[in-house]
This record gives sequence, C-alpha cells and structure tokens, in this order.
Amino acid sequence: MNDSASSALTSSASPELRAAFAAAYREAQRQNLGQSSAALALRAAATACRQVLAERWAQTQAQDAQRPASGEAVRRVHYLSMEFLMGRALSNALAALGLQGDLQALLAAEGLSLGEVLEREPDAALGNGGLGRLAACFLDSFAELGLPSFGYGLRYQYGMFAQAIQDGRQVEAPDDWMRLGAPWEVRREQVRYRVGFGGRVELDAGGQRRWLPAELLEAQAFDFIVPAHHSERVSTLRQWQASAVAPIDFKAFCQGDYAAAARHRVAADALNWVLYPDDSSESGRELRLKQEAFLVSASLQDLLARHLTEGAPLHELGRRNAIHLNDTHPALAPAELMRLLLDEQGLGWDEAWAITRQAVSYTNHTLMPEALETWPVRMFEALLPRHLEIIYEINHRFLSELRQRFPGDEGLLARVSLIDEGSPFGGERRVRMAALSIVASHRVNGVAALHSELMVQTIFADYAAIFPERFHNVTNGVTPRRWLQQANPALSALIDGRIGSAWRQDLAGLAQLKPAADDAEFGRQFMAVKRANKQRLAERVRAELGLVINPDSLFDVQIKRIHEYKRQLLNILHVIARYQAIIANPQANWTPRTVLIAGKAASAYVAAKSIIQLAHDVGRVVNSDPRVGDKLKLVFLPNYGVSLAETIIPAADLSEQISTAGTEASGTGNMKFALNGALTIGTWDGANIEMAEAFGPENMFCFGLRTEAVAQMKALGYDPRLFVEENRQLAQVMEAIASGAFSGGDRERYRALVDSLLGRDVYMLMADFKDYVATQARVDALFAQPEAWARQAVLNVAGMGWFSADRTITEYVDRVWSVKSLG
Ligand code: 26V
Repeated sequence: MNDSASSALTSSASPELRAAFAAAYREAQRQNLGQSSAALALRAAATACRQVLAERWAQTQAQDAQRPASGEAVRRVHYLSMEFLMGRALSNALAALGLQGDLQALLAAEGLSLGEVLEREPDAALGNGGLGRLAACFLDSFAELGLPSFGYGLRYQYGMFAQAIQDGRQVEAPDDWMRLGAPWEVRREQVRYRVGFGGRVELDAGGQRRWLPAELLEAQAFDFIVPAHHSERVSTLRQWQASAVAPIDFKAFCQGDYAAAARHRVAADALNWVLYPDDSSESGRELRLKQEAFLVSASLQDLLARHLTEGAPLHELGRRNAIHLNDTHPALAPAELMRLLLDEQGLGWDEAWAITRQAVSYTNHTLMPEALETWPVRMFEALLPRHLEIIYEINHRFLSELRQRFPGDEGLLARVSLIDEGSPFGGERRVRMAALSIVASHRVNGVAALHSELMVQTIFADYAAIFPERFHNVTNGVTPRRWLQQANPALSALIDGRIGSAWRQDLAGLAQLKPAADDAEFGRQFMAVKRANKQRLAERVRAELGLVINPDSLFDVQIKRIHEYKRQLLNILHVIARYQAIIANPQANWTPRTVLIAGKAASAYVAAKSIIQLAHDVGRVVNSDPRVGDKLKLVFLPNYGVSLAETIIPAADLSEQISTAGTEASGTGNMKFALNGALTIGTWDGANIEMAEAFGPENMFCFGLRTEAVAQMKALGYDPRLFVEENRQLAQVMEAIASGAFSGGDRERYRALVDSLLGRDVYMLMADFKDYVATQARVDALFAQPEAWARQAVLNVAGMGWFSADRTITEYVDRVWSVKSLG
C-alpha cells in the first residue's frame, strides 16, 4: 500500500541497525537492577527494539500525514476495541526487524539462550478471546499492508485474570503482567485529553447546549508499536491510562482520613485495573460503562486533534477517517463524535451526522443474545447526560423517518428503537448499543459467511430490511507471521524448502504446496516436524503438571474460552465414553489418544466453571487408571493465553471445533490449527464451513446437525432424553457422571450439568453425541495410517491461503474503509 516504504528487512538487519542494536543492548545492560540475567536481557532487548520501532513510528506518521487529500482511497483507520490480546512481543519484533541472529549472538556471549529469554516475557493478555486476538492479528496486518491506522484500547494493569487451578477448580487472580515494568510502551507525554462524567447539560447564552461534567478524568496515551515484517512501516496500539484531574482532598487528608482524601483518585485508577469487571454488581456494570466511554472519548478527541493538526477541513473528517467498532463495546463512539462536532466544533446536526455516518462502521462478533449490550437509561442519565440527549435525538430522527417509510408499523418501531422501553410489568428502559451501532454506521459486517447470513436473518433482521445495503460479510483471518512463521519454525522451514518463503507476505502462495501432499517423503518430513513439536509440548506438560503423555499418541486439542455453546462438555463426554469402552475391552487395538483442553471461564459463569472441574475430575480418574495406560489421557492446561496457544497449536494432530451449528460466529483457532497441519473435527459452523470448502470437506471430519436441522428440531420440540434412551453408550456416560463416578461418589457435584443436558440441552449435545463419537472413530482409523493422515494434513495447510488476516484487511479496506464504500 505504501510502496515508497517497502524495503526488504526479512532475514538480516542492516549493519547500522545492528550496531544501534548492540549499543542499546550494552546501555540497557549497564542499568542492572539486580534481576536475573535472562530477565535483564529481556528488558534490554525490548528497550533496544523499541528504540528502532520508535524511529519507524515517526517515519510512518510523517508519511501518513502527507497522504493525499480526500477523494483518494486511503483513509486512516481507527480501530476501537476493548480487547487486544497481543501476547508476547519480543520474538515478533526480532523477526520483523531481522535481529534474531544478532540477539542470539549477544546472548550466547552471556551464556544465555534466546529461547529462555523469550520464555521470560509475560503475555500482554489484554483480552478475553477471539475478538481480542483478532484485533491483535489486524494490527499486524495494518503494519504489513502499510495502512494508515491506530488501534485504540485501554491499558489494563491486571489484564482479565490469571487462571490457577486448585482442587480441580478455577481460581482467578490479578494478572500482574507489568510487575517488572513495561519495556515496550512509549509514554506520549503530550498526548492527554480530559474525559468527563456526570453533571448536567445547560443551554448557554448563544443557545448552544453545553455539558458541565461533575467529574473529570485525564487520559494519557501509551503507545505499543507493531512492526511490519516486510517494510519499515509500523502500526500503533494506543492505550489509554486514566487518572483523576483533581488532586487529593486536602481537608480530608489533614483530618487523617487518607482513604477519603484519595477516594476519587482510586476510583479513576480503577478504570484501568481489569478488563470486564464482574458485571453481577451495579458498581461493576457502572465501571464497565465508564471504561467504554473513556476509551471512546479519548480516542475520538485524539482523532479530531490529529485531523485538525494536519490542516484538513472539518467537513472532510468522515472522508479522511474511518472509525471502526470492534463489537458494540465502543458503540458510544457515534454519540461522542456527534458531541464533539456539535458542542465543541459548532457544526449543525445534519453536517455532523453526515460526517459521523461516513466515519463509523461496526463488526458484530456473536449472535448470542446475552452478549448484545444494553445499558439502563438511568445509568446514562447519571454518567453521560449529554450523550443520552444525542442518542434520543438520533433515535427521534430515525423513528420519524421509519414512520414515513412504514406507516402504521408500530411493532417495527418498538423493535428497532435505540431505546428498549421495558415491559409494562417491569424492566427499566435501556439503551440498545447494537441498534446505535447499526443506525450510525455506513457498514455492518459479520465475521464468516454463515454468521453474516444468520445475523441478517435473526438478530438484525429488522435492520437488514431497513438498510439492506449496509450489511456485509468479511471472513476473519489470522496473521501467518505469528501463527506459522514464529509458532512453528520447523514447519515453516519445511514449507520454505518446497515453495520458498513468499507465503509470509502472500499466504495464497501456500496453494503451491498441494502437489507435496502426494509426496510420501514430504509427508514423512511433515510428520517428523509434528513429532518434534509434540515432544516439546509433552515435556512442558510433564514439567508443569507432572503428567507423562506419549508423543506418539494422537494429540486431540480443544483450546478456547470455556462456554456451553463451544461444547467442551461434548468433548469430555466422548472421553468418558472412550474410557468406558477401553475398560470394557482393554485388549482391542486402541489408537492411543491424549486429549488436551485449555481455556478460561468468565468469573461469574457457573456452568463453565463446572465444566472445568469435570475435566479435572475425569482426568484424575482416567489418567490414574492402570488399565488405561497411554491409550487415553485427559489433560487440562491452566492459564490459557496467546503464548500457550503458540506452543500447543503446532503440536496438535486434531483440532476440536465442535460448537452447535449456528453459534460460533467464525472461530480463528480453527484457522491456526489447520495452518499448522492439524485436521479438524468440526461442525458445519462459522469459518469451519469456508475452510472445508477451501481444502475439500473430505479433508475435514465434519459431523453433527447443521443449522437448519438444529432449528427444525428445536421447532418440533427437542427432547434430549430420547437420544439418551436410544443410545446405551450415552446413557452409561450420563449415568457415570450422575452417580458420582468421577466425583468420589458425590452425586450433587454435577447434578446441575446433568439436569441441564437431560432437560433443555440448549446446545444439543445429546443430539450430536452419536455422530461425534462415530466421527472420532474415523479419526482413529485415519491416524493409524500415517501416510494418509499426512496427506490430508498437508492438503489442509495448502488450502489455508485465503485465511490470512492480510486478505481480511484488504477486504475491509475495499468494502468498509475505502472512500469508495461511502458511495
Ligand atoms: C461478550 C461478553 C459477555 C460477558 C462479559 C464478557 C464478554 C466479553 C465479550 C463478549 C463478546 C464476545 C464476542 C467474541 O469474542 N466473539 C468471537 O469473535 C471472534 C472474532 O471474530 C470469532 O472468531 C468467534 O467465533 C467469536 O466467538
């Protein structure tokens, strides 16, 4: 995108860069603070890389400021997201800057290995799951494609939470990831804005509405710089830190009441403590709304300041800048932009609205109705009175227009209104954030073909009827730099040997690997790489959990947030069925299998936590049964995150993508596994479908009810008990759980889980169990033929070219962010 900037720095840095790097390294070394040498080396290397990145950042910004006036295709993209799951930064930076060899040499002189230094780096785990990791992959592609852009987020001091397991149960603790400092971030001393909360709105002498907030916070910018791998361009993740503007209350301080003296300062600080504060309390919900408003206001003030500094006219703001909402969490953005344009810049409504509509676009990432955000009007009145006025006005104009288009259809108006009026029997009035996002956007998209289709047929059907041209699909992708090149160097080298290294920049090139699928020697090499990755994972499992697993067994992996719709429970039911079958017939020719599960459950999500406990209970029984040996193991790896995924995925034989059809918006883990040569056992859901179409459904283990069948069965009155009654194997599995076979005879522990499966079974595990188990048998059979297995695995890799985040971002630019998309 930015030809002038592209230069080849892939394999080796320029001598000047290397010298600068070595100097920075020595300098950082002089500041030894008594840390271990590996920790010191990590800090030094990060600081040194950051200096190089900061120079590239300045260059990139200068280039972007010079970009042509509107009318040209390039707009600056502002990607607003509550989550960015960045993971570790050092190995990515070294690869991008071509400094890997240099650092390795420097460390060797200190008696250190690069691997041990890389392992020291804590993950920046400022996210929850797929949505946050997608945002991180996008930043990589922004840089790689040279797209003028800013990612905007919050600087969470304690991430989401660190997961520990005690007695088989998840225990949450603060993830103190910046404890040893944050060597990657660049504090932008001059980049600060004020963000208000509460207070009232007044009419001033000139008839302008003016908001007088009761509380003022300051937002301070911290930048994390993301390098391109094939040019000197970078992208930026700008994260905001809140602090109180008011100093301590001196009177309270003098009276010795230090807590009262600093109360407002602690409250401001709390905005940056954790992502997704538990929303089971009113104060938790209020904190979250404040976080969202804070992110949005600081980011848009920054955008506006930059736009004006660049000397561009205000009316061009929407044509020169795209504001993208990563789900509805930043949905206040249109209201805040309107406030800035109306109240601070003095524009009229129509002009401000036109600019806002041009700028804003929105991606939906889930169809789960419970994830559709709404906020009580009461809370808005208290915290964001001016935004509420603006939302009312947007709504008023929207509904008036609809009244003309659809006269008499009051039902439609009530359904699509930005305000949920509650029911006459209770329930307070609420602001619907998805409605605001759709009405204020010029584009709305889903994240895989099926999801985008279901989105307009179900949750957003009314809006799609009103604004048919707004809705699009942009299927997700992942960055091949992190998820293949860095996570799996051995497979990368094997691929390079066959087709060259250009796939890093153009993943579509992987298609050239197709003929290698029929090359038995290549297949053996592929399996040897996989074996080495499995060996490494097995060592880690032994070191961390004291459990011995066999690297020659089939590694069957499910790693993702724990959620009922993702059906980790179905996976566990299969483990139990297999366990029972092994006990019944230990002499049979079992394909040895190691089932690995990892993932966090939201802290208030009781059912998900129970699933984690069941995994541990079943694991304990199965893993210690001498009759089983290595025919079956069940392992739960604690504290799932990006860097753990980077070790697990290259070691997987089988990828579990088994959500109830129609529930998983896309999945991106599914893509990472296939790219690393794991076969997928999956339902016809999310991006599984497009993957199967890309490399052939015969190369995926597809099973289960499809979306239409799920809907049909539900419509006819689904009764899970019928499936249990007709399937002895399933009945035995359920009976074992219910009778306490895995809970030391405690029949209560899993009563709720069992009752829910036999009662409503919302996600239809009982209906899909039989096909799932039969399909797992097909997996066993293929795994017993390594040549045939390798062939399919290579075809998977060769077919994954389309699932690069670079392709995804190119589509966003084309369909959502280009001037062209404004019509
Ligand atoms: C919802 C909630 C509700 C409870 C509090 C915490 C919380 C946090 C986030 C969300 C929305 C989650 C949306 C999400 O992560 N969707 C995932 O997005 C991926 C990227 O598009 C996609 O691949 C996954 O299928 C989808 O589940």
